[in-house]
Amino acid sequence: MKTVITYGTFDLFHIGHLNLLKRAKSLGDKLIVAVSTDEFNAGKGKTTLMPFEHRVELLRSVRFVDEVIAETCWEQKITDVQRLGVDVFVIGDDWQGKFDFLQEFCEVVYLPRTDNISSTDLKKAIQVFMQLKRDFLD
Ligand code: C2G
Repeated sequence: MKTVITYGTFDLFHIGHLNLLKRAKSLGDKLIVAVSTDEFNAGKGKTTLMPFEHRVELLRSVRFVDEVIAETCWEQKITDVQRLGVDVFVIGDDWQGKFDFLQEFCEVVYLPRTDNISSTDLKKAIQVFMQLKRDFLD
């Protein structure tokens, strides 16, 4: 049984997230996803439109995902890898090199991001729409 883990915020769940999870699962038999809590995101300087509970529920519904845990701090990765018997750590290549320290404990794989989509762009589009609605429709 080969266990894979990945970490992320997964706000406004989109095809880039799904592509990553699909490829991560193909690297093993079990995929664990550690989802950033709202508090941890605040620490990352990220505001999310979806609360933690919703992001967890969405990920639990993805057929490639076998387990969902909380990501509450940067420092939990080594403990998680050891505690959960993780064989492969996977994340998008926007983090290239940032988690090489985990190579002492498991395989580290950086996967190419999906182009032309991001939670940040989706958030901006929603905010523009809401502003237009306020200006012209309300
Ligand atoms: N991703 C992707 N393609 C995109 C957007 C995101 O492959 N177009 C990947 C990211 O590379 C990441 C995962 O989807 O592996 C989740 O992305 P985010 O929710 O933006 O995660 P992030 O804020 O980078 O948090 O400790 C690690 C952090 O929690 C990672």
